[in-house]
Amino acid sequence: MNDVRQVAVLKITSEVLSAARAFLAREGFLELLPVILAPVTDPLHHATERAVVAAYGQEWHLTRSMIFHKQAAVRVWDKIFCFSPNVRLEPPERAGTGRHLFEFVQLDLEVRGADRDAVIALGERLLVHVVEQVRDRCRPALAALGRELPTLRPPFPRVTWREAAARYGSNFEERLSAESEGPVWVVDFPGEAREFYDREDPARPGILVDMDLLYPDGFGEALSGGEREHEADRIRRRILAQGLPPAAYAPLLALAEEGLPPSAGFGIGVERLVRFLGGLSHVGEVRLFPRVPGVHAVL
Ligand code: ASN
Repeated sequence: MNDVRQVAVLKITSEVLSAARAFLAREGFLELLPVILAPVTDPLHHATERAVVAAYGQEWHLTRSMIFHKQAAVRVWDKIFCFSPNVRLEPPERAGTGRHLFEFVQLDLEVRGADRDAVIALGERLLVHVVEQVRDRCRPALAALGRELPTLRPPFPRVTWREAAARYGSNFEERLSAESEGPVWVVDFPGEAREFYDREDPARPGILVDMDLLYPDGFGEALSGGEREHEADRIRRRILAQGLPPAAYAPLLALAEEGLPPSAGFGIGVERLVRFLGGLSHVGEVRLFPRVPGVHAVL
């Protein structure tokens, strides 16, 4: 990538950050500073190596997502967000997917008392706001990248995980995204396909009240989120159902015993968003110092 393209990508990235911040401030959100090291982090459903630092007589996990901190933070203020650096040691085979970095930033947000429909509507407003601001203020950058931005028209259609899997198999992300003309929500993941903290629908055992948003044109997953399990008994049951050791999640269970409020939220990958906006082939192009799984970094 030559300098003109790098400058264009930086310009779009900066615009995304300021557009999202201004939008969320108007919606009443407060911004958290990120947590990098913690006694407990997101287990993640897919296989990633542990990234752990030993210090002061204990283990500190590098943040895979701030999910548990978000759940705790909405006790203090009802709408919070963070530009959260995540380290996920993905297998090197993922270097070429175009969508994976082992260090990336997600815009992670949570809303106390919200249900899935509320955060879906919020996600649609946020995405439209960011796309329109980038279209308005980044014309030369978009032209330098040869990108014509599509116009997004919410509400975006929803398909259930089961429908998507019946049509394309359980690895449907790429094909569903490639065949969609606009963003599409995937809702109602089965319990075994997701992390234990997404809330199981009490009326439909085994089905979660959660969602992903896929970009169109093959750009793949944009965001991921849902309603949360917040009661200690239910969290413990879901941890056990996934074959995880409850002791590893003792800090979360202790918080839930004290009382976590119901909440819903999502995280939207910043590099993936900029990749989509710029029409780039790989998320690594978004970072001046990309961390591509298995690829040596100079700086
Ligand atoms: N940020 C996501 C969420 O809010 C979790 C994740 O990144 N795994 O659900």
